[in-house]
Amino acid sequence: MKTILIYLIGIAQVLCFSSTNAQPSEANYDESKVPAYTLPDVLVLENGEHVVSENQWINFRRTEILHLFENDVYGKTPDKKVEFTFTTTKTVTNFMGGKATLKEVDLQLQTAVDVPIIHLLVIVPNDITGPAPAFVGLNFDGNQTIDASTEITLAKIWDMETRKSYIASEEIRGDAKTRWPLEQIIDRGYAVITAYYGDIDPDFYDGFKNGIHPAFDDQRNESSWASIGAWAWGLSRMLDYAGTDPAIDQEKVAVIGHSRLGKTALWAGAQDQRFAMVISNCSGCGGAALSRREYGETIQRITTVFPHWFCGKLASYGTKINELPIDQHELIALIAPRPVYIASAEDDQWADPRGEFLSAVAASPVYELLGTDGFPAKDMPEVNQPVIGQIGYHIRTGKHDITTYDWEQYLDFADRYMKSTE
Ligand code: GTR
Repeated sequence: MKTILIYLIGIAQVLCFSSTNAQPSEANYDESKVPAYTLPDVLVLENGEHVVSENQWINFRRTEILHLFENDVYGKTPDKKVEFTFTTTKTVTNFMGGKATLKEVDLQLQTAVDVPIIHLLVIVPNDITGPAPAFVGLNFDGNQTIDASTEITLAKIWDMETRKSYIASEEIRGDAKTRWPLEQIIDRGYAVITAYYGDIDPDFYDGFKNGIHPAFDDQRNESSWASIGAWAWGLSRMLDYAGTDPAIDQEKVAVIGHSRLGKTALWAGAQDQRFAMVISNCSGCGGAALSRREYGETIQRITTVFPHWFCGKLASYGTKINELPIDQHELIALIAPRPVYIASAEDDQWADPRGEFLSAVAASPVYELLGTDGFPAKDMPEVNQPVIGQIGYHIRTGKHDITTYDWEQYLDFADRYMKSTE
């Protein structure tokens, strides 16, 4: 419910933004009004040289693109290492009628600075032999929303308006259960690791004081990491956790996210090559959608309404998007050759489904250079007709959400690439 509310507030904010700003006057939903643009060539180095070998991609062009995303879009994840510990606080071996084991694990940074504990919820199928492949993803309103079970500890969540945190009420147990079809995931042999994104950094502009940033930031600049960067850092720590749990196969972990958390999943997967698979659900602007298309949400709008998501520098490209030295197809390319799935929804024009599809098309040459089939489509598929290659894509009927239909495709995609063939 709350996520829908945040989304509606976002839409309301854009209307407000439109009426008080001369440019853009309103969001564009007309294909014929998409400005002419030329995408930066993902396979041309900044010195103009063409990338024709895997070595050139891996050692030169990939590094260049990663630096550009750090510098101009998401900010740089600090090199500073802060030690952390995992402490299991609860284990329930007969969760879901005995199908799964539930664990709650505290992730605590070892720092003198006061930073929050990140509460991981881990659910592993009981009925499998060997360590389970897993989906790692953040949730919007606390771990208790993914399932109605009273075994799950109520989270301390942030109120966006008062900017204070409070213990979630019993009433929101299971609120996001359609977004986390646990029965289906566990029955297919996958584990789930999730955490509340607000444990890592609250989703409002607070000068980066209330999340994990203070443990890392000595001083900040226009390319410093922001909220998406911190959330992505958290996803990597959840992957670290997978490596400590013998019930999970750390080499078969897909990172998944919806909407702003889809942007986050892409950035996490781009930076941390240990993720075996990346899934972006309705990630839109600043996620899978091409920024230069200016269809639906734009960089100008997103950096105005959500100034804390990206590094400060991104806002400077709001009125001159063609000067941004990269575009989002290059974020997808950073994931290559690992499988990536991009999903859009027909009624989610705000997220620019076509722009998400075109990112997949434009990232394909890198996947092909690295010896995979890349993305096997040039034309947008019909609704509910997934296109599957090393890059997968679908546009489903319906609205901005993550649904059982989406999960069915992700589970099939994961079976295809992450299940061992023995
Ligand atoms: C919207 C925002 C989108 C998307 C969405 C969400 O308000 O404009 O970029 O991230 O929120 O995360 O639900």
